[in-house]
Amino acid sequence: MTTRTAVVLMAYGTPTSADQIEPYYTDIRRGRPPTPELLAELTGRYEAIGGLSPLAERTEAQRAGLAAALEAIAPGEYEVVIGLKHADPKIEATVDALAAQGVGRAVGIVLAPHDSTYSIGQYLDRLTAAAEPHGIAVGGVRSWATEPAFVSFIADDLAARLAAAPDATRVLFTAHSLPERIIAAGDIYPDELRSTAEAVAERLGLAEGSDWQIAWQSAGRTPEPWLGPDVLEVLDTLGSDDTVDGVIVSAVGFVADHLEVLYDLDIEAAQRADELGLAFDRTACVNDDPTVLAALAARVHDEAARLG
Ligand code: FEC
Repeated sequence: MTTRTAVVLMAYGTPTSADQIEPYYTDIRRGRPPTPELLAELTGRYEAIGGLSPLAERTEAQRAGLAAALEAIAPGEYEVVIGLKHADPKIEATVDALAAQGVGRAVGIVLAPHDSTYSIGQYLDRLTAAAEPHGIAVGGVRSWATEPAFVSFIADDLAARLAAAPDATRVLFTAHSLPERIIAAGDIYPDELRSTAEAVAERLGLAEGSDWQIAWQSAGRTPEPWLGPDVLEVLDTLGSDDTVDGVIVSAVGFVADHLEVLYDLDIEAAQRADELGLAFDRTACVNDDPTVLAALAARVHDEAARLG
């Protein structure tokens, strides 16, 4: 049996060819194929950002960056592999491959900073369920919403953008919306987004309400209520507020350039802001920033130590 610890880096996944869009969407919908209208609408969004999403390359770059950072901490100890939620290699297939190699311990980390039963919780539950039958010991990194390197990355980028923006600019901190029923179930997701927003705002001396606010984005196309206010609704409100001249969206719930950023913000929200006469910008995504990946590597190393 190998002595190496496997690190399962988990991310959402994306179609890697146009004919994969339908099975991908079916997987997101838990096995229910999308209607032709929904499929055409999603295909149209991918076409608008160039045909496919850069998420697969971004996730691989993040994997390589995390592996390099772990190698610097503990040479030869870790092997970093990708496990995806909605595309191949799925989390379960990755764990099966690790078991076949004789790996006995694995640490999971999710490329999403905010803990939620729907997000980090689902990824780690799937990792644990897949590993258990193989007798693989599993540890998991949970929230990294206020990891100082992450907060600094966002705060530094936001400060530079604010300096170039109109004086009366409102910052909107966003994350992917989730069904509102998670609140009744006691999910901490909204507090997680708030904790990132407050940490960044505090760094820059921004006041809630006048300088920044929370908004949600990219809600699912289902009839049930989703967490709000939606970023487009907030833009509408700010567009009719004479004291606001511009917005900067900081999509702190996402850590890579992908459809929900490149379409939902860079195309859809930017166009809405333009129609409303608001200046528009958004902060950069972490992608494979080495400082943030080094901080995540340290979290993985701590979790591996806890596994014993
Ligand atoms: O670039 C890409 O190709 C993939 C971008 C992508 C990311 C992403 C992240 C999150 N999602 C989360 C929750 C939900 C829930 C539903 C849902 C639906 C979609 C659809 C697409 C999609 N998501 Fe996603 N999400 C991305 C893409 N997501 C496409 C289907 C069409 C649509 O509704 O837009 C609703 C499922 C249902 O119908 O029941 C819930 C959460 C995240 C952030 C955390 C993470 O990255 O895991 C939460 C990236």
